[in-house]
Amino acid sequence: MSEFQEVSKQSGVHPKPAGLVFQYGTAGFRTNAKLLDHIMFRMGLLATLRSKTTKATIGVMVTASHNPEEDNGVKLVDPMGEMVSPTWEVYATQLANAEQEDLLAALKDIIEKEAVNMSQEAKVFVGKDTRGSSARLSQAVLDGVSALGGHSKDYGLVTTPQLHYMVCCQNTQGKYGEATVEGYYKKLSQAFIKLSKNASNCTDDQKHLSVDGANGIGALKVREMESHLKKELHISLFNDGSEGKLNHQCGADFVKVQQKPPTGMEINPGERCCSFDGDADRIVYYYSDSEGTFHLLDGDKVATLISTFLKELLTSAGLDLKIAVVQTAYANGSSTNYLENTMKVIVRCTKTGVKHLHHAAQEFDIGVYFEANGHGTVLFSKAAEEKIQQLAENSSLIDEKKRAALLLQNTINVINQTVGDAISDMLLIEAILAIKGMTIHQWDAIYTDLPNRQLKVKVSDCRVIDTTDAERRAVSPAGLQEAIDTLVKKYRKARSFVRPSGTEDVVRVYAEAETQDSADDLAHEVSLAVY
Ligand code: NG1
Ligand code: ZN
Repeated sequence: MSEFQEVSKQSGVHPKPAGLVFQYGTAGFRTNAKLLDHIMFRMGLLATLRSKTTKATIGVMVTASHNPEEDNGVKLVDPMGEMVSPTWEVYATQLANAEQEDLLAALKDIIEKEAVNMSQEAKVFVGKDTRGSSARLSQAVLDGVSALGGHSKDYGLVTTPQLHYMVCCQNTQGKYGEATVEGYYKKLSQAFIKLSKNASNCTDDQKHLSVDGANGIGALKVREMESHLKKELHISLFNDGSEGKLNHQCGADFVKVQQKPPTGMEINPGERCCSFDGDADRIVYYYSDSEGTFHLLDGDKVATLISTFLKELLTSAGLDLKIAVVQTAYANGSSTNYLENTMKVIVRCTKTGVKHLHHAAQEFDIGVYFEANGHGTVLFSKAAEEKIQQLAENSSLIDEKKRAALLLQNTINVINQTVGDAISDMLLIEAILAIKGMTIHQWDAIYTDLPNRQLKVKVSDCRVIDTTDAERRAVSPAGLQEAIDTLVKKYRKARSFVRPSGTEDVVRVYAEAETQDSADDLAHEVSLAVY
């Protein structure tokens, strides 16, 4: 077969260094960019096969999100814009690790297992972030697609959620929107402007937001989007990539983990600020108060704001839809407590990684999911969307109901349901604050976070730690969980857990307690127990 000859020939241009082994982790493959050329080529091959079996367009995104500039990575996107299915993650690992001489056999093995019809057409959308290595690596993906006779469309520089959006639009024949970056801006900004019209008495000052672009793709895309917002939002952009290094001392991950503002940003007391991560799928908010104290509003606060807003609208619209919030073990205990006991919404806890949260959120009429680090979105079931639409189109409705239904409809349109999206989340949050006439301080005051600390521990082999109960308890090595339990008992309102990271070669330690000193001490003591 000529396509296999072409694969052989092309794979020689993208050879695998012998002995190199990687795993498709929490967010695809991610490591130093110098080691990724063969993986990119092979992911181009795999995406082509996936496209043939699903008879749909598949996405490949070249990015390493919040990792340092020297790293890169690749994620596969399934037809509805969701993360690739677990079986294909296993194939991805097998194909990536096959030695050069075994590549064709590994490829044929997948073709056989999945009964791939090789004469079926294939289409792959490719996107990349702003890293220096991304152009070369995305070319390797394109080479992989063409070696197997697939068609590709190179979207060039896009955010991760934009690529997910394009794939979903393409496979729903435009029902979700137009599969262009311009179409994405139009859909989101029109919905945002309609939502903003419901904010009476909003001054120009209140329409101002400072954005830290992490010196990455999000900064470029915010610039492109700004003109579509028709002055309903005034953005001051910092860390726009013109000087600083990607993710260095800035971006959502830095702000969340260090619990301090990014460098390169002017912050005036009480002003709303937010940070994106390196591929713009995460967002966190923050402000500094009149005493200069820094306040972080993370993914948990975002989930609370959005779910409160949605719940109020459902009540006003008289719609009986089941709403749930999905979190991970990293969610602040105060947020879970507030959601369950004050707001009385269903709360679910899943393993780390958006694919787990996304899946759990799909079980409800409305599933709001956010990781504490700011990665998340809202999912509406088809039935929920239909009910909302019917209500919004019902002309005999009284004013309050109609207004709530229209707000819900525009909320659906401003959200990127395919995956967490910093730009879309930012627009939704800005609209909610404007509609509710809420300052960032008032939003922050909905509940008070328990002081917490996250640490990383280097161990010789992270895999010796195995967890259960959505990663909240360690089952191995023996004695570790008992040691953690004993330490936790020493502090008031304390909680702590450990788990191996899926994106770095470290064990992550999380601790929260009544005071910052206690949280810091507990995290430190638990790290010592991990050794
Ligand atoms: P790991 O390295 O598995 O903890 C991190 C984040 C995840 C997720 C992925 C993918 C934390 C504690 N972990 O995973 O939530 O976002 O990266 O980007 O923030
Ligand atoms: Zn990211």
